[in-house]
Amino acid sequence: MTLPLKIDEEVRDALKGGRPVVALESTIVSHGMPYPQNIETARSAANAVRNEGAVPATIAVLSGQMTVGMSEADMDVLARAGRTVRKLSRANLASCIAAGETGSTTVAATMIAAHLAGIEVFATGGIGGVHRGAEASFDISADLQELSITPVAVVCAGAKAILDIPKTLEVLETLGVPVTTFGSPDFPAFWSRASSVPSPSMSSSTRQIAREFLLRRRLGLQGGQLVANPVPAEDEIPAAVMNPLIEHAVAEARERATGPSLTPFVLGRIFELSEGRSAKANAALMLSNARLAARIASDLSDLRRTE
Ligand code: PSU
Ligand code: MN
Repeated sequence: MTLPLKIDEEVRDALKGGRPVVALESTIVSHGMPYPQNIETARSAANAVRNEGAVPATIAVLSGQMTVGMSEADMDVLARAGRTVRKLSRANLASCIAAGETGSTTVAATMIAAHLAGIEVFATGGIGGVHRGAEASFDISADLQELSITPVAVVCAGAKAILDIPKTLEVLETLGVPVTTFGSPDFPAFWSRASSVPSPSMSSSTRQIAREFLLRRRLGLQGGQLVANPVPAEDEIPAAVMNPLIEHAVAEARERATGPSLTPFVLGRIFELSEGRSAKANAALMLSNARLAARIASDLSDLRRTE
């Protein structure tokens, strides 16, 4: 059986030549934002990667093919399909491929596909984590475990306050996942620059982050690393504005959603409750993450060249 992996030609050439490539996920497109903001954000994130001199590779499973480097037309299909497509993580990735079906990849599944393709840097919006009330529900995203297994550096804007941020950082520490915040001592809270939770470490150098990634590989340390990039100051929404909306959405979700549909439900309600105000911040932070990821990927490819 051959590997059900279809890598776009431009992405393949870049990887062969040791040039920088940045993976992008597709669950943020199908389940993370409403249409048409989702496709607009996906398109501008890919352009942001290009403007920094790297090649973007958006990842999804399309009719049973793990696709690394989607066309705009394919992205548009996923964007319009929204939450009707399967949401894929480590547990259900192979079953979707075996059934020949289509699904969008979460952070965990995107890391798996990126690693198979040979991509080491990945930009997303927010990662999954430990949900509020996890002490009763046991709901902890498979993204955290994936970060401890698969060697991909993931750039995100921290975690939304729909999650329990201190518990999320505790689990990452337990799993041995390095967490670095770019240019700030505070771990960011997605729409807000600071969560009032200190980041385990801080760096202001993409080269140093790239060096740490390489060093971990040389040391034989399994897994990836998390790079948290605070939303640009001019696009931030203060926690005081977001928190009441989050509380409301999380309370509603308690009656109406569990399991894999929990995160999409809460995200959808927050969009509605904030009347699109969060969409602008979301798009801005995604672009900023795409740029930072491209710079890390460029430094990594330089370091490999001079190694
Ligand atoms: N958090 C966000 N936006 C998102 C997601 C999380 O702020 O779009 C998506 C990502 O694809 C992430 C997934 O990997 O939700 C996590 O889902 P779960 O909590 O069911 O593991
Ligand atoms: Mn979950």
